[in-house]
This record gives sequence, C-alpha cells and structure tokens, in this order.
Amino acid sequence: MGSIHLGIGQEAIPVGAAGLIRDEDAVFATYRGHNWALACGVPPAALFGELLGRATGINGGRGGSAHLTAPAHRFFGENSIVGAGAPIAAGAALAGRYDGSGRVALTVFGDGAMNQGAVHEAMNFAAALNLPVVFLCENNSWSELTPIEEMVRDPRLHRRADAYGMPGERIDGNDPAVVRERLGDAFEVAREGGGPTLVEARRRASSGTTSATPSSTAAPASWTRRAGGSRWSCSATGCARRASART
Ligand SMILES: Cc1ncc(C[n+]2csc(CCOP(=O)(O)OP(=O)(O)O)c2C)c(N)n1
Ligand SMILES: [Mg+2]
Repeated sequence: MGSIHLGIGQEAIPVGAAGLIRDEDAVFATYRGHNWALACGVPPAALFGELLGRATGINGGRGGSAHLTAPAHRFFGENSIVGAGAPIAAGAALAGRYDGSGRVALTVFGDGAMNQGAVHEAMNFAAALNLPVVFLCENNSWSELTPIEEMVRDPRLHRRADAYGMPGERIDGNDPAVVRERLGDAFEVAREGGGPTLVEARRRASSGTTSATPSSTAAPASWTRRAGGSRWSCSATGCARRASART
C-alpha cells in the first residue's frame, strides 16, 4: 500500500464542516483528504477499499490514498500537488455562476500551501470576481519536516486575506463547534453573494506528514533540528523513529 497522509489530530475540522456542505457544493482537498471524503459522505468501506487499492474502492482502487475522488458525494478529489485545489475551486465557483447551481466551493489546504503561487492567484481571482469560495487552511504548523517558524516571517496566515480584500479569520481547529460556527459564517457570506473568505483553522497534527515519514532516502544533517518535534529524527546517514509522536 505504501505510505499514506493521515488526518489523525485534524478530525475536528471536517467534522465541524460536514453539516455545512450542501448538495450543490463542491469540496477540493489535498492528499490529506480522507477525513474530508468521509465528511462528504463517502462510505467508509469504499474509502478503505480505495486506500488498499481494491476493486471495491470508491475509484476501483485506481485513485489510491492520494488521488481518490467521489463527485457523486460532492468530493471533487484529493490532489497531490500542494495548493493545486485552490484554482480548481475558483473555477468550480465560477462555473456555478453560469449553471445557476448556487454552488459554494470549499478548498482545503495546508499551511505550507499558503506559500504556493497558485493559492495566491486563486484568492485574488476569487476576490476580484466575488466568487463563492471558502479557502480553508488547515494549519498544523508543519510542511513535511519544516516547521512554520522556518517558513514564514509572519505566521498569522489569515491576515493575508487583507491583501486580497476579503475577510480572513483564524479559528480553533480543535473544536468542531467553533469550526461549524465560524466556517458557517464563511459559507453564508458566499451563498449570499459576499464572495470568498479565508479561514485559518489551527491544529497541531498528531501524526507525521505521512505514515512513513520520511522515506528511506538518507536525509540532510540539517533535518535533525527540523525533525525535532516530529516522529522521526534524521541525520546524514538516515532516519529513525523517535520515542514519542509529535503532538
Ligand atoms: C507543488 C508541490 N511542491 C512540493 C510538494 C511536496 N510536498 C508534499 S506534502 C508537502 C508539505 C505541504 O505542507 P502543508 O501544505 O502544510 O500540508 P500538510 O501536509 O501539513 O497537510 C510538500 C512540500 C508537492 N506535493 N507539490
Ligand atoms: Mg501543514
């Protein structure tokens, strides 16, 4: 089966969002999207079948862990390209303007994706055209083995919304009730023609970036420091699992 990107520790965000997603909406996730597929109503057996590459999987085993998709359940898929779901969501929202569906597009991505050009383009495009997109950043403070402090100068990611002229809010991603309420406001704004919102849900992931972080490839010595809070400790000669998982 290989490694998979687990959503352990980030469950409160899709759980809080699940009741907000209507039939006409569309959800775009990343490789860490299994919990979002479940939130959209993908049957667990079909999800797990897909993770195991079985014919009984939601995509007949061909999508696998990182590329499963279930449009019939409003889940327009995972995406292994960091940040790539955001422009697709903006396109889906624009299409909804023409097909009259009233669709709100929800795009979910990580804190690392906030530095991808495609995400910035999508936010600007959605704001400029006043599109019904909810940009949801699941901030687990890690991009693979790089902690957020080493990646950005200002970690208040939600404030970037100001630059695009849209609302931006940071919320507690550990509490499903908070997620439902605050994300619900963003959905409401979008449905009422108010355009896009950026929501930054902070959550400390309790699993490593993948189930096998990192690969068996020898890692640079500098990773030792960077992996300090992760499940792995790496040196120039290789990596070893640490005693305690990152919490
Ligand atoms: C465009 C692109 N660059 C690099 C990668 C390699 N990569 C896979 S996951 C990841 C970290 C992304 O971190 P974040 O956006 O915070 O999401 P998280 O994995 O923490 O949920 C990177 C850099 C990729 N898949 N796509
Ligand atoms: Mg992250």
